[in-house]
Amino acid sequence: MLDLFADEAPWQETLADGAFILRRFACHDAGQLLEGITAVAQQAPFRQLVTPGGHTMSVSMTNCGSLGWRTDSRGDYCYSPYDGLSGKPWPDMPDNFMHFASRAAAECGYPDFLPDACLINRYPVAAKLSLHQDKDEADLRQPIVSVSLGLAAIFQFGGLQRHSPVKRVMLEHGDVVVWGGASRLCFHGILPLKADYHPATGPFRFNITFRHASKSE
Ligand code: MD3
Ligand code: FE
Repeated sequence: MLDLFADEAPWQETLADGAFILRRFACHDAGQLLEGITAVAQQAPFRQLVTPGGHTMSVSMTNCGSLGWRTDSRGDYCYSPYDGLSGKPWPDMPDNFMHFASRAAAECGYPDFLPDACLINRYPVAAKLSLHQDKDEADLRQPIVSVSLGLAAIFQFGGLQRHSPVKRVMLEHGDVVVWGGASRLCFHGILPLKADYHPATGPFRFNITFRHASKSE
């Protein structure tokens, strides 16, 4: 008999080797995830980082979990247990964040994913994220789970070289992408957001990336 589910779940698409998109996977949890973001931002407000090249990013960021992505006193990026603004540890991950991320990773064949760093990006209209690689995590065998909430954006992802050709994928409210294996070091970015309004987030897009940033034992 024809087995429609022989390859993979129909809502799961393979983007590249090791990279999967789970369209709308977070829709059920979206309200709780957004409440979690609000709670984190009350303790560790969104801020615009200045790149090592001296440019202020259009995206605002904050973090939760035991490590957060920030700039150090020399202006270099690093993972740190402390929020550079307050000097305090980053807020704990809200309940459900960890479980949600593990569930998404397991769905894509990455069992036992236990993130220790959770970066939250906030995009106002026209904000963008230039092509880059995420390579500061200690164990690159661990995947990254990303959740998009609110306004849609066009995601670009390329290859292992900055000038490799890029594919463009629309990421909408509730879409989850899991990146691991051969795709873990692919260049990627977000094109400038177009003006719009989303009932859940107003004029913003939020993206949460769950990472395992410390060394694995
Ligand atoms: C592909 N965030 O925070 S999420 C980032 O939508 C970041 O805010 C984007 O890139 C955003 O670093 C894209 C999708 C994503 C995240 C991590 C990746 C794609 C990735 C790591 C490796 C390859
Ligand atoms: Fe990235």
